Amino acid sequence: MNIQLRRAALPIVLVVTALGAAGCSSGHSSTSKSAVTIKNFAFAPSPASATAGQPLQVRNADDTAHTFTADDGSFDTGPIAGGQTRAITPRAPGTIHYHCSIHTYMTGTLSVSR
Ligand SMILES: [Cu+2]
Repeated sequence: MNIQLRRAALPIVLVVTALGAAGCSSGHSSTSKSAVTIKNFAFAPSPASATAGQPLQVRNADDTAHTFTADDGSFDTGPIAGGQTRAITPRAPGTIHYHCSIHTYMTGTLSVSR
């Protein structure tokens, strides 16, 4: 099954996500790289990056529930309610394709480094 996603809409989502994060007052930025935001029924950024063995925060900025589910089953947040954040920890380096199990047209790629 071909799950490749046409990416024409993603740059707009990325800009919106960056602007929305500007209000954070935390002094720590070390975890900002390992995060995915779900907004407007899309994952951003894609490809996202993570480190094997390190938690990856997945924030759902929509009003409806989504999941962050590896195609190979290696991780699955289960439903994340609107406005909520869950974390998954990728175990092995590599490229992992993922999707939302509620809206299966929502797909993305996670690049896991060592
Ligand atoms: Cu969804």
